[in-house]
Amino acid sequence: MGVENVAEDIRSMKIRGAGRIARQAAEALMNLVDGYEGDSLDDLKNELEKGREILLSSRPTAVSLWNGVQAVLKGYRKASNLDDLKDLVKENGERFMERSNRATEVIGEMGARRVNDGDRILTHCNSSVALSVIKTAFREGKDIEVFVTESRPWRQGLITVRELAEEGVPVTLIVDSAVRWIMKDIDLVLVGADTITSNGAVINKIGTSQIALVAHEARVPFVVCAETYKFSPMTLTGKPVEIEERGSEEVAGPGELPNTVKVLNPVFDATPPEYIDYIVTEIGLIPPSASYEVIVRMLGQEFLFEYEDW
Ligand code: RI2
Repeated sequence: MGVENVAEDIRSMKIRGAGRIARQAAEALMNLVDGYEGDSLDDLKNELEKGREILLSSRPTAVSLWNGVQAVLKGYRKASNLDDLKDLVKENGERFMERSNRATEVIGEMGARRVNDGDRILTHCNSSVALSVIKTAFREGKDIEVFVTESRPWRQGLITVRELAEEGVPVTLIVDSAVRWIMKDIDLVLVGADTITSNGAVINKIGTSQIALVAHEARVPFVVCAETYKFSPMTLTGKPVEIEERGSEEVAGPGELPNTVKVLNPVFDATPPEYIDYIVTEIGLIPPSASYEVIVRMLGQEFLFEYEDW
């Protein structure tokens, strides 16, 4: 798929999930160089720059998209001939895809070590990384049960329950407002992340912070499952994370409300680090306070300063 189509599908949430949008954006840039039939190095560089901007403007919150795009374009400005530029983008892209897929597996394995036989797990929305932990634990023979929030307004919880049911995992769907009611029966909360800031706050699907608060009150471990490219280099430089707000039609259909009623539809919220027990990444289980280290070590300052929009 081309850059424009991928960006449109990300915007309309046909392609969703922080990891998936990063991988599809990476693939779109690889396809762009693959399909380039011109013979001008500068022209292809311009096309890549345009493609980058189009992809990054599709959704504002998940830093995985920014990190994925940067990983694919790393060093492209220095390429001195067309073939080198094409090879660089393809190699970068393949490395990122491999890293992303492998990270999901590794997080599954490491996270599953902390899942105990008999655990009742609560998860929110639809995170492929949190699901990797759950499925790995189940495949290892652990007797687990999973409770899934509906996750209004998009109801991605329904994707999660279907995925788990297919796997044979005992699973129960609950409405978002039932979280505090169910928490007394929960042993572990597992969620994904769209962005993790340098101070260890986790930006994830709206409602995540309420779940964290309730888990904290009930002394239930609250665990985030996220690859290192969900950590935001920009937050090191003081840039706030933009929380996406989507249209009112996602919350209430046409004619359902008097036209004087306003609807607010924020898509994500921030869970402060003090409510997070640990973050499972592909480089280990870390406390939220180690987020600064992850950003500096894994993403690096040079990487950050290669672009103007950090
Ligand atoms: P993985 C999703 O965002 C959810 O907030 C989910 O928790 C997060 O991405 C991480 O998903 P959206 O695209 O990368 O549904 O773990 O708005 O799949």
